[in-house]
Amino acid sequence: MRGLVIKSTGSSYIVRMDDGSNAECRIKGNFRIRGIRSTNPVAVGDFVQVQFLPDGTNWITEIEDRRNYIIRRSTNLSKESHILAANIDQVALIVTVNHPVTSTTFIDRFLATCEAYRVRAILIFNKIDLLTEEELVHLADLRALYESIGYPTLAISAKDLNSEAIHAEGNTREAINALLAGQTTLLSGNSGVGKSTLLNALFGREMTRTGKISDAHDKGMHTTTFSEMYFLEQITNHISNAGALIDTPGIKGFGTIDFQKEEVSHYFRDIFAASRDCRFGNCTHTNEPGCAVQEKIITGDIAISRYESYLSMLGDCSESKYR
Ligand SMILES: Nc1nc2c(ncn2[C@@H]2O[C@H](COP(=O)(O)OP(=O)(O)OP(=O)(O)O)[C@@H](O)[C@H]2O)c(=O)[nH]1
Ligand SMILES: [Mg+2]
Ligand SMILES: [Zn+2]
Repeated sequence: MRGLVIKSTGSSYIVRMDDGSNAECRIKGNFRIRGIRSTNPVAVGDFVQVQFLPDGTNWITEIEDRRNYIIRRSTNLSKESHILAANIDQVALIVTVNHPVTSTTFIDRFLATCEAYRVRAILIFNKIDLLTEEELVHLADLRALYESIGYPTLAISAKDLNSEAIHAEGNTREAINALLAGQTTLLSGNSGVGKSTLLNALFGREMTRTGKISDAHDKGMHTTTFSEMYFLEQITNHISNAGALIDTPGIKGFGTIDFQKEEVSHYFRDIFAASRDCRFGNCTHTNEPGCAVQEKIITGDIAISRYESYLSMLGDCSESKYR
């Protein structure tokens, strides 16, 4: 029988069967799909076939071809990859200017990966209620930067999402609803940025546990440990294609997967657009003469932070040669 994987714990999977029931399933130890060496061969969002055995155990026997997926490498040196989710419409990357600080390198590496897998990405800046005047200016700059590159952004306070008093700089609940409606959205980001808080706020009740931020380091405590899909029809009066949210464990670094040096710039829209005017077709935008990207950095048309993220990904590529 066919079903949709809605939760993955690593050792077992909850599958929403086509008849609406949920089944806890396992996979055989040697289950591998088409050469992807991954810590989780089955991911939330996968459509699978389940075999129910008389002894009461349920087994995933087959995975349908994926429309898409997003993979990250746990660390840059590891070859093990982790499938964040499969068959998604978009990624909402939840980021915080402070408490904790989300680095622009992290944002850019994530966005580049979305480009590589051709998945639409939106940026949701959370916890704006905690920001100082200065940090709010920084927030506005970051939003302007990413909007100019072509990524939709929102600024919210997940904690206050349903309260009357909406922060002057913040987006409304309606704006968020409009972005999420009818879509299967993967929520990702560093630990402690408020992914689960946003999920709970959207559903208006505690769907999942949220955690504290450590006092000492202003970092999240990895509260969410499993990926799980939640259906928006529960809050929109059973509209069958209302969409879904996938809450995921917070991630630290974003190791990227097997990019060729030449293709990295393709995943930075701003750099790629400028590169058409470089003198050399194979320009890496590092020290070649007549590099249009370098020129645009000097004029301020390309942000230094974006260029630094680009260089950090190029660095990964040369590293991998020596692995
Ligand atoms: N002030 C403020 N605190 C928030 C906001 N959103 C989340 N928090 C707090 O931030 C802490 C972490 O929130 P979580 O929702 O658990 O973060 P998470 O991204 O799910 O973290 P992991 O599950 O560890 O990846 C909690 O103490 C939340 O109450 C917000 O908009 N404003
Ligand atoms: Mg969480
Ligand atoms: Zn160049």
